Amino acid sequence: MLIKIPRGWEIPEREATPEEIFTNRRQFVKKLGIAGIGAAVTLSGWDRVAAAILDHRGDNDKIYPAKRNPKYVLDRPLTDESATAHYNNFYEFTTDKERVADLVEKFQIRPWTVEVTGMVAKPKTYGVDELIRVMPVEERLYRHRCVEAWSMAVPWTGLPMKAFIDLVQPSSSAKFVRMVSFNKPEQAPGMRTQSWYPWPYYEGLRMDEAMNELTMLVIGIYGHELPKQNGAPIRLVTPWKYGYKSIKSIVKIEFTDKQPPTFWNDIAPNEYDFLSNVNPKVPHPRWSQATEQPIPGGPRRPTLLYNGYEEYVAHLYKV
Ligand SMILES: Nc1nc2c(c(=O)[nH]1)N[C@H]1C(S)=C(S)[C@@H](COP(=O)(O)O)O[C@H]1N2
Ligand SMILES: [Mo]
Repeated sequence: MLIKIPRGWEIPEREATPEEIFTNRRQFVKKLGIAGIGAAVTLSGWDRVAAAILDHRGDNDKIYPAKRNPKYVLDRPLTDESATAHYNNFYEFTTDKERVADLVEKFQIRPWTVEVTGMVAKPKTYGVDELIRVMPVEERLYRHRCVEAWSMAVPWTGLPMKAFIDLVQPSSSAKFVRMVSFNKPEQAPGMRTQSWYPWPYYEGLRMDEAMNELTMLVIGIYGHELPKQNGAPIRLVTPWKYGYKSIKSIVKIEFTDKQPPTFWNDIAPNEYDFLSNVNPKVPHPRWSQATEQPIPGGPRRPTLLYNGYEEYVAHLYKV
């Protein structure tokens, strides 16, 4: 018997679970052989959260499909799921976009922890499911623009980074967030064969960018968990910036008062700057950014300033 653990205080109402998902979940839990944890119902706060992780991924099935936030609308059709799953930049596996999906098999995404550290009131290493469980989760449709000038339109499921920041309470002297990806060369062939890259992948945002309403920690796509090739179990999404800012498979989030170095800026500072905001008028040194190629096909489209998110972010960059 499985005792349903109350989801607790800040957790918003999720959409009713469709019957077939509920049934699958029961089978999944049964397969795991998880017994009831009746004591948990009398606990509160973090104890309850800790008890809930005993339930592990079985309960994550209830997140999907998350309620779509209707505020974020697209100006183009959603990209086919087969394209987002088979055209990926994830250099830890390979630079061949169409082969990433085939090379992630050995990549283990559970157990997974996210270390929250640095200038923060509540430094703590979270189990990723523990973190997901206490966060408000929603679906948003966002444009996605790689610096290489291809683009997609993606239904992400995730939590606003602002909610995460409110939870962990960085100190007022924190001015930047530094994020680091996993470091498991034995599971990621590109980390072994391309040893000249400064692994593990690292990125950063200004604090005001991290707190912007658009910034998300993403855990799902197309109404289900992220496939490994899209950065499971948790990745960043900043839709007004080039895709390389949206670091995949995060293991560490550090609050700091110094602008952190970033992977691509360290490799080629003349090509990839810290801000990396989408801008049709600022060409990459090796190609124009005026237009973009939708994946998997179709006519090129004009690139939009801030990838079309000017109303949300332009104020951040007013001098
Ligand atoms: N850890 C890590 N994160 C990463 C990358 C990477 O190689 N490693 N590539 C970046 C780039 S260049 C892009 S365009 C997006 C691609 O995300 P997608 O495959 O989900 O479309 O992930 C970004 N995050
Ligand atoms: Mo990219």
